[in-house]
Amino acid sequence: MKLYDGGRAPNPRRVRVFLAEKGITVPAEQVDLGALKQKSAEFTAINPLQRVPALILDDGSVLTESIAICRYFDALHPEPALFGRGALETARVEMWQRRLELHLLFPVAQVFRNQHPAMKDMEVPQVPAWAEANKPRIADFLSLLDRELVNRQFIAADHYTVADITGLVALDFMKPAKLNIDESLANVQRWHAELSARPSAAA
Ligand SMILES: N[C@@H](CCC(=O)N[C@@H](CS)C(=O)NCC(=O)O)C(=O)O
Repeated sequence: MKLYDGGRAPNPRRVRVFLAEKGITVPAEQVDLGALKQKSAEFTAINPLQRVPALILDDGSVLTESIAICRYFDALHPEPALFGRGALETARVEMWQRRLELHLLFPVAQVFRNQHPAMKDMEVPQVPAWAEANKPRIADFLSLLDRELVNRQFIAADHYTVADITGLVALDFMKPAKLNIDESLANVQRWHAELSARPSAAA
């Protein structure tokens, strides 16, 4: 088994944080995104979408998509229950994971990819106006998140879940995207600080 990892890129980090929370160690190989190694013939044969992370199993099966990879490990190692327990909680975790992915991680990535000079060979063409268009959407979603987090330690359940992982990674990715978490968003700030203090956040 081998995990194709991507340094500081946010999606591979989601898998690393998940594995750290589970206490699972997987052999990994770094794909140098800066050198566009994800576009090499060798890696394209593994993932034709030329994106990391990717997981190759001993029988040659390949899994891509961060959450699919997390689900694979979750099925093999159900505890801690990072996808939730029971019908309602599992659905809530799914709901918040998707909301954080679609309304925070994705738009933050669009800002980074479309405005950062280092991304010009990866995001072709860069569309600075699309970066700008995403900024108010991020601000609106963070306000909603702040209201949701009143009296809540974690976003989806009364324990840490994969939705918190997507939230942590998205909030951390705001820094290289040159976005700030507004100081007035006290609940988001508190949540971010708590998630950042967990040992898995170093993954
Ligand atoms: N939906 C995929 C997204 C994967 C993705 O976009 N990975 C980025 C790194 S965070 C990547 O490989 N980018 C390379 C490129 O755009 O050329 C997932 O959840 O894993």
